[in-house]
Parts: sequence; structure tokens; C-alpha cells
Amino acid sequence: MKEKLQSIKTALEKELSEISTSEKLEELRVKYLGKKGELTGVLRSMGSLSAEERPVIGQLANVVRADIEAALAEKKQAFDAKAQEMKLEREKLDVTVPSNAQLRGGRHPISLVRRELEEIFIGMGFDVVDGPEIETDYYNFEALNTPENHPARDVQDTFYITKNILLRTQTSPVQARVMESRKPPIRIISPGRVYRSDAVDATHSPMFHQFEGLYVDKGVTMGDLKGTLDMFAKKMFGENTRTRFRPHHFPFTEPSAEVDVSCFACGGKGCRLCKGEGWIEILGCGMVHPNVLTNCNIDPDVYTGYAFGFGIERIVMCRYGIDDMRYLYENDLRFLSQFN
Ligand code: 2NL
Repeated sequence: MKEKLQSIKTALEKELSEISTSEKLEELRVKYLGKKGELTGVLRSMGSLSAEERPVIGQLANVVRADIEAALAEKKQAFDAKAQEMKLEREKLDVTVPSNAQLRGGRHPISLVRRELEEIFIGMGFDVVDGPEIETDYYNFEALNTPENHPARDVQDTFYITKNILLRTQTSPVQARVMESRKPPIRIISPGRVYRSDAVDATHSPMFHQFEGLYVDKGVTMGDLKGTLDMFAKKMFGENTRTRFRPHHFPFTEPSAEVDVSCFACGGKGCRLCKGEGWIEILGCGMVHPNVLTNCNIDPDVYTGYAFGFGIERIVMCRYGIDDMRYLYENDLRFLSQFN
């Protein structure tokens, strides 16, 4: 019986060395230690032993059982460790892998400058007004003293939808509508898109953004216009900026002027940005033509007004040193991401 116990242990050790799953391990536990197991079989037959043999075999049986339990436990631990290792390997997370970058949007440079312009004029008491981009011939031209045969009305230069409906070529029609419907004092700015039938190049686009201002009241003079634009130029381009008014012609203002600002890059000495001039042309302006006031039901003998207008793109290009307007419309993120 001693040999039997010894061989049980040896058989278990051999079987243990050949298995590789915890299911097989459980089968071995049942086979050797279970109720119908090998060891139990031996212990059951101990009744046939003599009184001297019984304690000796009993003790040996206990040692063998302990050895078997230890061997099984050791194998179980090895399997658990292996399983844990595989689980960790499966769930491995490389925290050094770069994340999927969250791309953050930002404002377009035209919007940035438009908002800055709006802030400056809101600070001087102007209201921001909006109006239709599809206009009638009347508000876009007729009301603004631009008669039937004026060159600005050329079909070559304007997108007509019908004979009398067109894409606005300026934001002045918005202001004409306001003058028609409100009583002076009127102090408004009208930023927005305008359309002209121009071929695309470095300085032209069939759609661009205009920014116009209008002030109508009793006793408004050219001096008010100069003071306001001077203040605007200093806020927009820097405290040391000077302005220069040159006579010009617009159908809707009289007198009219073009305004230059001293070059903010060189201070007026002449450089690449101002092409050696020392001055940069930025806007057109003038005193609202009496015919325009009359067309909008404002008595030109009681009221006077000034108006001005410029392209926002031009200011954007000056401000950021952009030499080709097309960058502003291509929506290339390599370009746009530089402004935020
Ligand atoms: C320019 C010049 C200008 C105006 C716009 C205006 C509006 C009304 C009455 C009179 Cl309702 N004038 N606007 C006046 C002078 C110049 O724009 O170079 N624009 C791009």
C-alpha cells in the first residue's frame, strides 16, 4: 500500500507536468483528491490493514495528500499568474501614443477686423445696421444720385438678376433705407458683402466686404468728418497715425475726398508696404449729396451729413501684410490658423 501511495504521487506529478489549462487542473484535482478519487480509494481500503500498519500508512497518506495539494496549488498559482499576464498584455495601453488632436476653430481675419472696426465706431456712437444683399436698382443706384447712364451701372461691372434687381455693389443702399425710415440724428455703420463683376486677381474679387458709415444731423460739417476719421485712423493703425484728405469724386457725395493714412509700417518715411510713398490709401468719403438727402425724404436745407466707405479686405491685407487677396477666400487652414 506504501508503493500504491507513492505511485499515486508520481502519477500526479507526471500528469501535472503535461497539462496547460486550469480546466485540466480541476480534472486532476477531482481525479486524485475527489470522493471517488485515487487517494480516497486507498484510504477506504485501510480497514483491511493491521493495527500496526494502519497509523504508519495513515500518516504516509496524509503526507501524500499534503504533497498533492501543494503540487496542485503551485500549478494553480502558475496558471493564474500566466492568465493575469496575458490579460495585462491584451489590455495594454500605450499612453505615449499622440492623441487625436481636437482642432479648434477660430475667426476669419475678415471677421476679426470687421469686429474691431465695429467696436471703434460703436464707441463713437454709431449703430450697426444690416440690409439685403439682393437689392433693387433704385436703392443701389437711383436713390444714391447715380443716374441711368452712369458708368457704375454698366452690366459689365454689376451682377443683374433682372433689369431692376441686382446684387448690391456697395452697402450704401442699407443706409438709404435707414434715412428713408428714420429721422435724424442718424449715426450708422453698415458692414457687409458686396458684389462686382470683377475677374479674380491679387487685388480683386467678385465678392468682397465693404464698411460704410453715415452721420446725418443739423450742422454736420466736413470738420466732423475729418475729426471722426482721424480718430478712427489712430485707433485702428496706432496713436501716431496721421491722415491726408485728397479731393475726389463720388456721385453720392459733394464735396468728396479720398483719405490716406501715414504708413504704420515705416511711420511715413517710405517702405515696401507703402511702396515708398509714406502714405496708404484706405477710404473714400464726402458730404452726403443734397440729391441723396432729398431722395430719402430728408430736407437738405435743414440737415447735412457725411459718409465714408472702404473695403474691409484692404484693411486686413494692410494690417497683416497679406499681398494676395485670394488667400482670404481659399480657406486653407495653413493660412487661417495664423490668426488665432
Ligand atoms: C469707397 C468709397 C464711399 C459713401 C461711400 C455714402 C452712402 C450714402 C450717402 C453718401 Cl447713403 N455716401 N457712402 C460715400 C463716399 C465714399 O465709399 O471707396 N468704397 C469702397
